[in-house]
Amino acid sequence: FQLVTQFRQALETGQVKVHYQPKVALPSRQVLGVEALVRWRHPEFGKLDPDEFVPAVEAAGLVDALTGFVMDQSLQRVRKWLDRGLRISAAVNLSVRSLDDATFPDRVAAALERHGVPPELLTLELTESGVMADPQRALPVLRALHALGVVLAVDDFGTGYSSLAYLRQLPVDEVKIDKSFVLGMGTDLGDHAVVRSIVELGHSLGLTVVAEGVEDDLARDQLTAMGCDVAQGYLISRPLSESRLEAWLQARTTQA
Ligand code: G
Ligand code: G
Ligand code: NA
Repeated sequence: FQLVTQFRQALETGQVKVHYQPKVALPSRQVLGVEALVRWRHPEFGKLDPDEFVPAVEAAGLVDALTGFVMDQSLQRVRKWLDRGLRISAAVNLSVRSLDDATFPDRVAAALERHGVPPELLTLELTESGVMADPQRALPVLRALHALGVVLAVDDFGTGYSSLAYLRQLPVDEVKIDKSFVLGMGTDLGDHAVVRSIVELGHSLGLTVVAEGVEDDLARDQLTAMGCDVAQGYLISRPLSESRLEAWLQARTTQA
């Protein structure tokens, strides 16, 4: 598959870039972190979204190169912020394939060390469907990652068939409510109820609860009333290039 043979080269030539979407605390709106989202500007095909190439990269066994690249870029940013006195974490999306790789936690540890970043400023996001497909198989790597002190998040929560009670058996710190429920929350009582119950159960299990897809004030206010901890979405900011993120942070921290 041609796209894949081009991918390594794309990493080296700067066609692949990381964009960052801010995550803020509720209700304070303090910036807690950013989610790293990969982008590929392909010379012929133009801008490719991750959904268009990540599956092919995974299938070709090249996901390590992708994750390593995104983690390095993200940790470099976190280190720069630390040097300016800002504690902002980075969240990197993992492929479920990394959970089959017993050497993956060592590579995460090495990356943290190389960049001089404390583990609690790195979040690793796994999709609910990915982890729950075979939780027993994922468990050893999840435990090793957790032992490093990085934050483990279950992404797209609510779309799969797992229960939060089952999640309790995994070393997970954070749940991200899938944006479909958050987007529907203002008009659909069912979505509203799903979001509220994830917040309540998540808290009773000691998890940080993050809502993604926060697009308007109503959603933010409803989430705040429910006690949701963190918000991410277009209301706060779209995913931004490195330079636009720096400008966004600058504006935030100077306006106070
Ligand atoms: O902005 P958005 O189109 O970027 O992201 C679409 C999906 O692609 C997200 O749900 C996310 O899980 C996935 N994704 C984004 N960046 C990465 C990455 O670096 N690695 C992996 N495995 N998936 C990613
Ligand atoms: O990894 P994850 O599935 O969380 O990917 C985030 C995806 O959601 C990215 O494609 C990102 O561009 C998109 N996204 C981020 N914020 C919003 C939002 O407020 N509304 C919508 N519709 N999509 C969003
Ligand atoms: Na994610």
